[in-house]
Amino acid sequence: VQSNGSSEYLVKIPEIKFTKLFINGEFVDSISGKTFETIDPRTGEVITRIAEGDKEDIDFAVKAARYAFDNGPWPRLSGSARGRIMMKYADLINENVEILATLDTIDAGKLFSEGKASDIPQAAAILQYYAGAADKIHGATLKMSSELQAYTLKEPIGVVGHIIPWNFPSIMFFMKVSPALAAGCTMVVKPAEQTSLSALYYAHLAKLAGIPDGVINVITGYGPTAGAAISSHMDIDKVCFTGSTEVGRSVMQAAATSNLKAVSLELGGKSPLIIFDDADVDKAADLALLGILYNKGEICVASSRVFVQEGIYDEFVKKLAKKAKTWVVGDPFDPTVRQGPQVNKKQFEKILSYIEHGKREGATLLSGGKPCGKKGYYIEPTIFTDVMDDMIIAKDEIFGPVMSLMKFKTIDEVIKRANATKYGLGSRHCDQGLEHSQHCFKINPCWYHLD
Ligand code: TXE
Repeated sequence: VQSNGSSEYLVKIPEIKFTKLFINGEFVDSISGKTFETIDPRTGEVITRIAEGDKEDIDFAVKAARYAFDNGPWPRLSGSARGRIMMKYADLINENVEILATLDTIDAGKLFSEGKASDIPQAAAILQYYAGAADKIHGATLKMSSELQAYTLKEPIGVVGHIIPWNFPSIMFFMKVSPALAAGCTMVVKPAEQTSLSALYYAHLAKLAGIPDGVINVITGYGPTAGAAISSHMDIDKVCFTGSTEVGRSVMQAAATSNLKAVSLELGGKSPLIIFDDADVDKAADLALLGILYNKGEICVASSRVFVQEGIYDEFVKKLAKKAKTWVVGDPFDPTVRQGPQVNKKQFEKILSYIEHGKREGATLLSGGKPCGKKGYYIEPTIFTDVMDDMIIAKDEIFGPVMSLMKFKTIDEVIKRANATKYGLGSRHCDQGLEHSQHCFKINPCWYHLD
């Protein structure tokens, strides 16, 4: 029986089978023998202990990945053969949706219903997408002159290091691993220390699907040790990172000062949602709430800055306050709940301290602003009005259920204000007919490459 005190319902928590590092197709202890706790954010209690990999384990995993790249079948298979194995891998994910969604719920506090209906099937769909791309990696033929013809050939880059965040443990695992698999690379994956359970399960499924040993290695452990050992490794050809801007910067520095490995970064956001006078106010309020509260605000494209045109501002604020009251926070296994706990104590405390900043800086608290529940890391949906562009809550990525509402007059003014951020990532707007589009105001140095 899972309960946060407000409701009770039956959910069978599976036995946690995989807690060790996955190297060269085997689950092994870390060289040091160290382990660390993984915590259930619904309660703050320990779920289990996981092998703590560090530099030596990364070295060991890189050797396995290098051997598999230089001598193993994966890069030598035809693209269609790799694609077929990846399709089988995706089928296995779909056959294990319940257990994978459960692991992400107990580890990350994600809604179980969303994990089942969205995260896990999407992870499989990403893998299928890249399975389809595996035999469509073409070069170009170039006519240089009447005598000369040149061609380009795309080849796998080699051993790739993937550093994964905790907010979408399954989707982010496959956003990183799938294109590298399709291209014929081998890899070392470091999941976030908060959410290692599903990553280890994916390692097990990779073996069942027939991905050869050494192609996917999973090293669980902390960022400054295992993660940093990836970005500074001399025998990793590319590093892909999603996480904080601060750590992204250090990953890029380490890549530059080691072997100049290629780098892909996806970092923070403070994304604007712009609502114009001619928008359907009711629908716009729903969209604004979902934009910030989806996945408890732990999403890089959360609409954390909401700009509302002055003609509808007052009506919008009233509707928003009313709707926020109906938003249910609680145990993420409960199907009536819309928002689970924040991922861990550190994020929980960080968000609460931003809320205190907002109050001190003079923003008006329209709703929320406090923790909730008897235990665990739950925070009320929090909305600030009268937010000024230079307040900390309007500038920093809070990565929680905290919305900053701002009023604007003209489109030129709002575009300028929306762009006045140190981050890139997404933006949305609502206008007549609730046209809802996403486009980048700024170019973000990120995204996923097939090399
Ligand atoms: O991120 P970290 P944290 C943002 C969000 C959040 C903040 C802090 O604002 O509040 O970052 O979260 C690994 N070398 N995002 O502290 O530390 C780490 O083990 C190499 C936005 O959890 O960046 C984990 O696997 N790796 C983001 C991953 O980096 C290191 C998603 C992310 O952790 C490392 C997550 C190091 N020195 C947080 N230190 C998004 N864009 O969606 C840590 N790591």
